[in-house]
Amino acid sequence: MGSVTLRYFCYGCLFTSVTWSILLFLYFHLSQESRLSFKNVPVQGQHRFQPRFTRGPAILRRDGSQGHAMEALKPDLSPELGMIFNKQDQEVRDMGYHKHAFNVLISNRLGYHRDVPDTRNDKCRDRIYPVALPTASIVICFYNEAFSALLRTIHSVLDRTPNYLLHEIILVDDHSELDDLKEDLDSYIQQHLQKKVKLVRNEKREGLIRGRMIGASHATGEVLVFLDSHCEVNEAWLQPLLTPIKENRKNVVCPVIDIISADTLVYSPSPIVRGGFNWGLHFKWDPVPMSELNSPDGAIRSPTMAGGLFAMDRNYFYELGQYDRGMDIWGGENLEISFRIWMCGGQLLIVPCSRVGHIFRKRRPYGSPGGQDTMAHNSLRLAHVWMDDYKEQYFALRPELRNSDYGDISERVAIRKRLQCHSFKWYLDNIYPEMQVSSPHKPQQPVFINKGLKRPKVLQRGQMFCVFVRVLQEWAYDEEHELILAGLLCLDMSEIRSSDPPRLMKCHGSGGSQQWTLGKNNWLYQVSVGQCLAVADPLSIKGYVTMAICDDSRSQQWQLEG
Ligand code: LR7
Ligand code: MN
Repeated sequence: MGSVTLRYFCYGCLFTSVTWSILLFLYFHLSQESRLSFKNVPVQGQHRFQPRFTRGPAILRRDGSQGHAMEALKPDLSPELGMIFNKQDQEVRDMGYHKHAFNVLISNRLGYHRDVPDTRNDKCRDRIYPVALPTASIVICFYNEAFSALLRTIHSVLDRTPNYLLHEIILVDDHSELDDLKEDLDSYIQQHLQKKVKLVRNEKREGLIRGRMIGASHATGEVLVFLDSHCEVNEAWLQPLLTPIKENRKNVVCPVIDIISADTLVYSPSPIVRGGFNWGLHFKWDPVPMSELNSPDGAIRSPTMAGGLFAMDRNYFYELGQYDRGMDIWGGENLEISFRIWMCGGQLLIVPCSRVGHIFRKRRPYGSPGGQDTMAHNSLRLAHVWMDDYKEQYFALRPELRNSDYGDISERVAIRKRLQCHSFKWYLDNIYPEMQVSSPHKPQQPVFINKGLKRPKVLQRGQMFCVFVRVLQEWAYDEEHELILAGLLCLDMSEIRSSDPPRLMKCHGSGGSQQWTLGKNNWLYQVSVGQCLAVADPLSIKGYVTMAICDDSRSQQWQLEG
């Protein structure tokens, strides 16, 4: 990790702001954890789980009994949803976290249908889409998915897609190893889903990249729509994706990916951001430049896509070379297809009127069969095929990969030639001019100073007159714009409760809530909440940090020094 040192300076106080902030973060973090654990909830006699929702249409539960869909009318779900009433609940939750890295207890209790808050801008509701749109085949590839999450994905599509546009849903089971998932799914499909849902099973684990290609090969609709297996589509999600494709078959279109909390399953709106990447070839979210905000149809051109959720003309998918079948399991294919779309004559768009929620997990609950780092393998392939000399930027960060084997890429190179694609320099100049190209190995040892804390202070009591107190915590600011403490905890903003102060969380490496851009005005700008890191009370000795609307105050100015 090409990390630099981040030091926080405070003058005239014995405890630094950061020390306090850490205590505060831990306090908030821990108190949130305990709020989520529900361990101390008294169980009264026959206390049954009773959601606070109005009851929705009748549904069939997994065990065959009748139930009611719960309508989450407010974005806040009842805290009772997470309560643990007996050992079995505890087990469902603990095993769920272990196997799926999200709260399966709540997921199961939500059932297979629920309403989600309509997160679209008001204007979207009045928008009229052409009635004649291409039909869609939805491809959902899954490996060891939690049954209730998969079923909610499928039913959200069936419930919120006009029937005449929904050609089919193709499920690809990527050789899942959970037996009950297999049996339950077979019988559920047979009993309830036969008409529009097809299930394909891979004989061996292929990974999501070849898995999607297998799904696509069974599809017969005009447009392919890929979704992860733990999504919930929102109102009128499909029409805004299909419309730009009808206008131009070379438009590849993504929805805004709303956030479903892994801990609470609360569905909340994502800010409108677009896709970028860093030289470590990790995807990240970037703010949308002003120039992209005034297109008449609201579409935003995006340099890259997150990967899991997009719509593309089926024939164009093939024309453009599908995916690289030499890529394994997970990672990198999203940048590869993004570069390919732009460099070879297509466009990648995000349409804010289409919203799809995705469960954002804090870790990936599976590995690759042989334990390989498939992200590195896949990134190497894409770097060698698409990045020309700019692959050096990647190798500068990952020198150990310079001589690694990446298999045969001749087919992919041939595609690039056949399609007469632009150079990577063209892509950077025209599509992603924000990307900084640095000369490799530039030594950097900066230090952050907050200007608001610079003036020396005299403590009120005691004889401790202002002395410089330096030190304290070594924060790393890495190439992915994470602020890292002690090598493993990242400064993180809650995506659900953006009014909470930042906290310490395990680094997840996917930008968003953990991405702090040091930019204009010396702000440490937090991309997912659109606010700046500030010292809460620069005059207090408990100078902890907080988030604030970016302004000119000195308490928001951070300087790299050193
Ligand atoms: O071996 C596998 N076989 C599979 O079928 C591994 C995974 N899968 C399935 C899996 O069950 C899931 O439905 O593939 C899908 C994606 O896997 P996730 O959910 O573990 O991936 P992710 O959401 O962590 O990662 C993002 O980046 C990936 C890079 O390869 C894919 O492009 C994912 O689709 C993508 N997800 C999104 O874009 C959703 C938004 C996340 C962000 C930012
Ligand atoms: Mn996912």
